This record gives sequence, structure tokens and C-alpha cells, in this order.
Amino acid sequence: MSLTRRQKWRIEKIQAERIARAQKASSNSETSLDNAGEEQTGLVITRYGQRLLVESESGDLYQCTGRQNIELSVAGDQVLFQTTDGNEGVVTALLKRDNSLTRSQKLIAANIDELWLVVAIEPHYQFELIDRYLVVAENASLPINIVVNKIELSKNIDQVKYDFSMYESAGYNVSYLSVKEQTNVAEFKSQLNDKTHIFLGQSGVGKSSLINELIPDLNLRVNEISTKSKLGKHTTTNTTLYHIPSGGDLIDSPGIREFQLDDLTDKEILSGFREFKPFIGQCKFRNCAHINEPKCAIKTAVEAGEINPMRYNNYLQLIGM
Ligand SMILES: Nc1nc2c(ncn2[C@@H]2O[C@H](COP(=O)(O)OP(=O)(O)OP(=O)(O)O)[C@@H](O)[C@H]2O)c(=O)[nH]1
Ligand SMILES: [Mg+2]
Ligand SMILES: [Zn+2]
Repeated sequence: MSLTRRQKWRIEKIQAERIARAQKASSNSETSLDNAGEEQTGLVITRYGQRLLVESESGDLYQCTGRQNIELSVAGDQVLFQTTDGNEGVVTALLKRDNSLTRSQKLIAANIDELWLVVAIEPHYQFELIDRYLVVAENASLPINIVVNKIELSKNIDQVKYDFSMYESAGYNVSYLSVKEQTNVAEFKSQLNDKTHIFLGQSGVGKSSLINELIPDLNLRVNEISTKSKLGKHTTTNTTLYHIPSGGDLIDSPGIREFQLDDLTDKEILSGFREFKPFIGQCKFRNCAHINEPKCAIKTAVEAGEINPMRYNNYLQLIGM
């Protein structure tokens, strides 16, 4: 559903009024002991269809519906809500987001500090899929890291490290883990404090297994990958936020088998290749598509070894060349 500008403006105005009212109410709340039912801020933990699980500032969970006319909220969103009955409530406004992650025009999560793209030895990583995920993440302007899981299944770890050196030279930090054998998991965990992290990646790579390892007693459902197709079985169904007891949050998201980026423009694909950035705008032709135009700064950088030729080929593949 797309809103007209006027509808959008109205929704924003109504929300701004609600937010102002709630702020006023909370500054008065010291005088009123019984503030049940008043608007309060909450954190969206997950959404199931039209229902939201919202956590209050004191850590209680409420099953909420959204009031009509407010934008859809997702895991990581800050909202205003009112309790109605027991553990139920109504979300009345969506607070301003710092950022959000969208795929195929669907909002996945909001207010993320770092994104971890999880890949694995099985299902075996594919560069095209990795680059598709990276394009989505780069377009959300989020810090991105890569995790290669199940390294104990690799018969040639040097080849794996060589494969990912092209992402390291593009500026991505790459961690090599085995959740099964606990390899490098403790070091990995030490990087996660006090921020909101999202785990993204194909089904079956071990996102939920890793989160289970990082948050003891969580017991998220994980599933065997199909022995026949070697693909994941789509175990996680809802994008959900979990608190790390020592600080910070982890957002688990469902993997998808085919990661379609058909709604991305060539321009978005180009800006998804972060190491191309210094050269964009330096080509002879302003509308250079960096394919076979003369005096193309990107191609010159590839020839000079400043851009990895494999990454450049991946770019050509994604724009359909
Ligand atoms: N061999 C091996 N298997 C692992 C490792 N980490 C996770 N697995 C297994 O991989 C399978 C899939 O793990 P999940 O955590 O469900 O994968 P997911 O990425 O959450 O998948 P979706 O929820 O479908 O997106 C499970 O059988 C895990 O036990 C590892 O380091 N090595
Ligand atoms: Mg999962
Ligand atoms: Zn060019």
C-alpha cells in the first residue's frame, strides 16, 4: 500500500501530537501514582502478522495491536503504547527511526547498529548471493561484517580464506567460526557489547545456532539442513530481537533461499560495492555504466589493482551484463 503525500503528512502530524502529549504526560507522571493505561515507550521485539510483541521500559512484554493509521513497526522499533487489559496493549505511535533495513520493499528491522552477514561452508557460500546481501546492506548505510560459519566442514580452509580476501580487501571484517566446535565463538562474542546487531543470511547457515551460543538458555529452534538439497529448511519465521544478558541485542532473521534483488536499480547496485566509491564520478562520461566505456575510472582502478577483478565481475553480473 502506498500512501499519498497528504496521507503521510497527516499520519506524521497525528504521531507528532501523540508523542508530544506522551512527553508531557511523562514529565507529570511523578505526581500521579496510578498511570496504568497511559502512553509509555516500548521496544518492538517481534511482529506476527498484525500483532506486535512490545517490551516496556521495565522489561514487561505486551501483545499489542497497532492503531489504525500508523506505519507498520518491526523488531527494533521504538513505539508509544498503552496497556489495555492484562498483558495486552495498543501501539499508538512509532518513534523516529535511526535507520531501517528493507528487502524487496519489505521492512525487516529498525534501529540497527551493526549487520552481520552469515554464510557457511554448507549450504556453500555463493558470491552472487553474498554480493546481493551486501548491496541491500550497503544501501541501508549500516556497518557490515561477514561471518563464515561451519569452518570445521571445510577441507580447504586456505581456499576459503582466499575467497574472502576479496571482501577483506573491500574493507569488510571477516570472522571464521564453527558454532559446532566453538571455534572463535568467544572472540566473536566479545565484539558484540552494547549495540543492536542483526544476523542476516541464507537459510541453514546457522544464524539461530550462533544466537543460541551467544545467549545461554535461549534455545531457539534450529533445524537440520536437508541432506538431499543441502539447503536450509527455513526454521526461523519471524525477525525477533533478543537481549544479551551482558549488554547489547541480537536480532535473528529468517533466511531465504533465493535472495531476489529485482527491485534494485543499477545505481543502487553500484553503491552496494563500497570500494568503488572513491572512483564514482571520475569517469570520462557522466553517465558511465562502467562496462566498456573509454576512460572509465572504475575499470582503470581494476587494471591498476585497486579494485579486485572478481568483485568487478560480480558487479557486472548483478547489473545483468
Ligand atoms: N557442522 C556444523 N553445523 C552447524 C554449525 N552451526 C550450526 N549448524 C547446524 O546448521 C543447521 C542450521 O542451523 P540454524 O541455526 O537453524 O540456521 P539458520 O541460519 O538460523 O536458518 P533459518 O532459520 O532457516 O534461516 C542446524 O542443524 C545446526 O545445528 C557449525 O558450526 N557446524
Ligand atoms: Mg534461524
Ligand atoms: Zn565508469
